[in-house]
Amino acid sequence: MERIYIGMGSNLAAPDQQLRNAIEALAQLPDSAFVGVSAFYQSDSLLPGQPRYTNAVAALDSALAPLALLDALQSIENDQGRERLERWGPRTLDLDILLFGDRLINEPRLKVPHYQMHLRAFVLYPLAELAPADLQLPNGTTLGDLLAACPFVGLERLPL
Ligand code: PH2
Ligand code: MG
Ligand code: MG
Repeated sequence: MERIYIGMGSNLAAPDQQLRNAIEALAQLPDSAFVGVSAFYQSDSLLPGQPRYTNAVAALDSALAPLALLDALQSIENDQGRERLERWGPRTLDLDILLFGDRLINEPRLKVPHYQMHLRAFVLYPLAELAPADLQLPNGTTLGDLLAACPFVGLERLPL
């Protein structure tokens, strides 16, 4: 089993409920054990003119191979009405593999770590609820290093 962190986001069709439904679906994944989920956080979209997002991070232990997990996450997105019209378009559900154990994955369909996680407060602060500050990325940077360079700006942590 490897520890996997998944970034979750929604900005359409009752975002908080979309995330709650996604958590239930993640808890049913085969060959996997659900470990936990962060609080929910709201923030403006990185692309102007879109509804605000709700984001969270979930942790899983899984024996699935990375591309098998990606397929499973995409089918959860599709089940929850995800339409792939434009890159970065508004979406009912986005499930991104942030970290997969200590692997560096560079496949056409899947790059891990997620290419922008180090820049995104709505990823790093929820991740820090689940992972220790000395968690290392494959390049040796720690989560603590990334947090120190990414101010807690524009994020609203929702009460549990
Ligand atoms: N995801 C995007 C683009 N912009 N903005 C926020 N606040 N949260 C997201 O998850 C997000 C975004 C594309 O994946
Ligand atoms: Mg995605
Ligand atoms: Mg995304």
